[in-house]
Amino acid sequence: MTILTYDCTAFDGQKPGTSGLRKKTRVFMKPGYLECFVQSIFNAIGGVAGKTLVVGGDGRFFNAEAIQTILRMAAANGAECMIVGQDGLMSTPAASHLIRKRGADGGLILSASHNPGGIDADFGLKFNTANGGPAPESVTDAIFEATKTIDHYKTLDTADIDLTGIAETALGDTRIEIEDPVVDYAMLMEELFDFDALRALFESGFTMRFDAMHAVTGPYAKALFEDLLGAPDGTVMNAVPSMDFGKGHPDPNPIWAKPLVDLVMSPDGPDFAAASDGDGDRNMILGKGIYVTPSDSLAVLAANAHLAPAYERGIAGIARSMPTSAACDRVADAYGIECFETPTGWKYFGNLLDAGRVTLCGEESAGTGSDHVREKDGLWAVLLWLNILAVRRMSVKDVLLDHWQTYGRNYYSRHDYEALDTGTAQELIADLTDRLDSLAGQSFGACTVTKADIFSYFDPVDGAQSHNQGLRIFFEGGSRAVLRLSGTGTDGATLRVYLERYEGPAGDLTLTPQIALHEIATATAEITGLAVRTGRTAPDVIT
Ligand code: G16
Repeated sequence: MTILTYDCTAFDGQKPGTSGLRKKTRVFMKPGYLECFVQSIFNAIGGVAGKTLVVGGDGRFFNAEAIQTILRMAAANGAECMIVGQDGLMSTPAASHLIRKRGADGGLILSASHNPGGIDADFGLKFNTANGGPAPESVTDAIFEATKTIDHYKTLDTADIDLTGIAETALGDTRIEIEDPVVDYAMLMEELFDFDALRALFESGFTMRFDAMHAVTGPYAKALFEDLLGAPDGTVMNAVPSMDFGKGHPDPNPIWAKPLVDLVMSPDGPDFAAASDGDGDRNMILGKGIYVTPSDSLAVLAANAHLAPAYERGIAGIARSMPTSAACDRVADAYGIECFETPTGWKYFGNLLDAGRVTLCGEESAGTGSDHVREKDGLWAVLLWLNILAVRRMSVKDVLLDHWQTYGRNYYSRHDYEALDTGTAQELIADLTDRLDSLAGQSFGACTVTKADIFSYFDPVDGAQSHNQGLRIFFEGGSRAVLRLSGTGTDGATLRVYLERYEGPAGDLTLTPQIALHEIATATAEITGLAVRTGRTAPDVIT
C-alpha cells in the first residue's frame, strides 16, 4: 500500500458551526472537499500518528463513502487504531461512550443531525475530543485556521474495507476494529437504569411507541425496548436506518414527527411516546394527550432523577443553554444545587461535566443528557422518563401537572424563520443590537422592557470567554424573548425567536402555549420589525 500525498487548494467556509461542519451533500462530495477538512482536523490536533480514533455516522447518503475516505486518510497519517461502527453506523451518544470507554484520542462523527439526508440534502462531520464531547471552541477555531492554509493531504492507495461484519483488520499499519455499535451502549444503559422495574412496567400493560424516524436509533431502540425490556414488537416505528430517512426530516419535533404526535393525541394512543433524530442525540417526549417541551422535560428529569439508580444520591448541578427556559433553575433552587446558563451548543457543557459541577444538561433544541457521556442522548432521556414513570406509576400528563403545581410553569415556544436571505437576517440582528440599550423602559403593546443585552459566557472551569451568543429582551413580570441566528442550517439564515413567560404554581397552568405567549410574540415582532424586514408574517416552524 502506497501513501499518496495530494496537493490541494484550501476551500472557503470550512468553519465548524454550532455542531461541526454542515453543508449540502454535494458540497461535501466536491473533489478534495472532505479530504481537506479531515486533513485540517488531523493537522489542528497535532496529527494522528500513534492515536486511536472512533468513527461512525448516522447512515445518511455519502456516509459509506466518507468513512472509507477517513479510514484511508487516518492510516496514511499514521493512526494506530480506528474503531468503526459496523456498516459505518454509530449514534452520536454511542460514539461519545466508546471514545471514553476505549480511552480513544477522539472521534469523527458523520452526521448533519436532524437535517434531511440525500444527495440534494445535508451532510456533516464533527470532531469529538478524548473526553467524548464535541470539540471546544479553541479546537474548532484551530481546525478552521488549518482549513485556510492547507495545501496537501495524505491518503492510501487502497480499496475499500468491508465494514459489514464485526472484525479486526488492518489498513497499512493501522488496526481497524469494526464493532457492533449497539452492544456497549446498551450495557451502559443497563448500568444506569432499573431494567427490572422497566420490564415490570411493560408487563403491566403500559404502552409505548418510539419513532426512530428511519435514522440511526432504530437498531438501538429495538435492542433496548423490544429485546431487553420486553415491549411488544412494533413498539419501535421506522426502525431501519435509511440513507434519506424515508425522505423526511429526522427531527423529533411536533412538525416532523407529526404522525407520532397525532397518535398520542388520539383516544387510542399509547401511554408514552418518544422520537429521536438522525444521529440519536435529540429526543421528543410525549404522553397520552400531551407534548412535553424539551425545557420542561429537563426540569422534570432533574426533579425526579433520584428515582433512577444512577442518580439516586442526587445530582450535583444542572446546566442549560441560555435560550432554554428557566424551568430547571427552579428545580436547582429547590434542591440547593448549582445551575449554569451556557451558550447554545453541547460543547459548552463539557467542562462543567468534566469538573463534576453538573450531572444533568439540557437544551430547548430537544437535547438532554447527563455525565454518563459527553453528548446529549436521546435514548437515555427516554429511559430516564420510563424509569420515573415505572416508579411513580402516574401518567406523563399527571407528572407534568404535578411539576407545574410545585414549581410553576414556564410557558415556552421557539419560532423559527427559515431560509431567510443571510444579509437581511444579519441586518435585523445588527440593527437590534444597536438599539438594545435604548429599549429598557419602552412599552410594546402590553409588554414593557426592563432590560436588553447580548449574552456572553465566562466558563467557570477554564475561564474561556464566548461573546455574541444571542440577544435577550426581558419584560416586566419575568417574561423574555431571545433572538439568535442558527449555527446548524445550510439554506440561507435561520432566525430563532425564543419566547418565555412564567406563571406561578397558583396561576393558570393549562393555557395553550401560543396563547400564553401571544403578547410577548407581538411585542418582539414590533421591536424587531420582523415582518417588514423579512416579508414573513408567521414562523416556518413552531416548537
Ligand atoms: C446542535 C447542537 C446543540 C444546539 C443545536 C441547535 O444540535 O449540538 O447544542 O442546540 O444544534 O443549534 P442552532 O440553534 O445553532 O441551530 P444537533 O442535534 O443539531 O447536533
